[in-house]
Amino acid sequence: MSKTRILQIRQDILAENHAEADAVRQQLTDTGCYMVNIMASPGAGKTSLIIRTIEQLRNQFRIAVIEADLDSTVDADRISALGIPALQLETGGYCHVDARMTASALEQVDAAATDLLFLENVGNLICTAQSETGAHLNVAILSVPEGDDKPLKYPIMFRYADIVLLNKADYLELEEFDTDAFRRRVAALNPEAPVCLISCRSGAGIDEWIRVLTTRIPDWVRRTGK
Ligand SMILES: Nc1nc2c(ncn2[C@@H]2O[C@H](COP(=O)(O)OP(=O)(O)OP(=O)(O)O)[C@@H](O)[C@H]2O)c(=O)[nH]1
Ligand SMILES: [Mg+2]
Repeated sequence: MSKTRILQIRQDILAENHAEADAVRQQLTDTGCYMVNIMASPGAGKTSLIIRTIEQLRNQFRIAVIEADLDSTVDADRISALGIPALQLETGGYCHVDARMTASALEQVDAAATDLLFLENVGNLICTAQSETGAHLNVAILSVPEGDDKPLKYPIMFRYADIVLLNKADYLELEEFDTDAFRRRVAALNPEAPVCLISCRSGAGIDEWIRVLTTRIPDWVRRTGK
């Protein structure tokens, strides 16, 4: 197959996914459910962030979580143990979630009874940023042990994210991680994206993340108790 033909097929797939993502987002908006897509490498702290966020916001918003993994229900079980609805989405070997997968997951989520829906994407810093899920907000986490050069190596992720979180700040004393260089590298790719330094372990910076997140949540999201 010629390179031109391969490129055409890839563009067709992306265009189809873009249209499906728009439809998913509209469906969620119509039911008053705001969806946040959390992306990061394996082990960077996606589930830990979602748990910290649930602790802070569960009295204000009705929260549900879609946990995407190649296999296993480990993360969904951690969320369910908190009494929060958690749906396991097995991607069947795919390294990212696309809008069609979100649409099929939504058949099992009570979106009308959910204000904030978190999607924990598959642990991956590459293709998750190349596939729209239908989320309203895209959040990228990098953890300190991964290194401050990652915006240089994985620019697509740092361009795609609406908010960038630098997790495992408690490791800063142990690792040679240049926070200013990291911020500069993110800003060069994505000047609009706030960068929050957090530790899901100690809780440092979580208040700032919650402030940044809640300022993004639009008025149409119903608040519990209203
Ligand atoms: N020291 C430190 N460890 C953390 C922090 N946040 C998460 N961890 C630990 O890092 C490990 C991975 O955290 P998870 O939240 O499971 O990461 P994840 O991105 O959901 O991982 P996968 O779903 O497997 O891709 C766990 O042992 C956490 O306890 C942090 O801020 N500091
Ligand atoms: Mg996880």
